[in-house]
Amino acid sequence: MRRPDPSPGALADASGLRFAIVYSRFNLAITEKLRDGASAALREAQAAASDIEIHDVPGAFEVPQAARAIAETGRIDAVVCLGCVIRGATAHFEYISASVAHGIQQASGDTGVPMAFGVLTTDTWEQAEERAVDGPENKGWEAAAAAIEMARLFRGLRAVDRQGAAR
Ligand code: INI
Repeated sequence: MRRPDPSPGALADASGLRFAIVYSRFNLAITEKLRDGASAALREAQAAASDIEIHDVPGAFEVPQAARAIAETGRIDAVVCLGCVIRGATAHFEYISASVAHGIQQASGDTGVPMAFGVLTTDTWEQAEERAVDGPENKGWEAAAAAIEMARLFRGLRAVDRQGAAR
């Protein structure tokens, strides 16, 4: 029988892993809740406070640039990328949303550091608020849960590589 999918916000053990949260100040009333949701999830998963660095950038467009620079320092296991782009509020919604999604994907692929996508792209402010509630329904929390899982996977893969090299 097929195993049920784990719920999106379910948390793996994050102890010993290092994370960065990058969030944009544009639509701050939403993004600060995403930031707090991500941070709460990492702490709940036993990441040490000293292993979580938090950076803010002007808008969603800048998130991938910062995430790449942070990943290139080599001190982080995964980056949680957060922002909020609202269709009704911007004429260039499609440009910003697409470039942020592609930018994060590209930065992650180029650096080899997992980056979780927690950038809201909604039609309305109300839809954004619904995704920034307290607890595991918060999209920042959800992105952090994905970042933990990917950080663990990548650490495991590196360990296997080292074992292979030693043989
Ligand atoms: N940035 C956002 O994060 N969300 C938005 O909805 C948004 N709108 O509406 O334009 C937005 N624009 C700013 C953009 O991300 C850059 O900061 C700006 O273009 C400077 O590079």
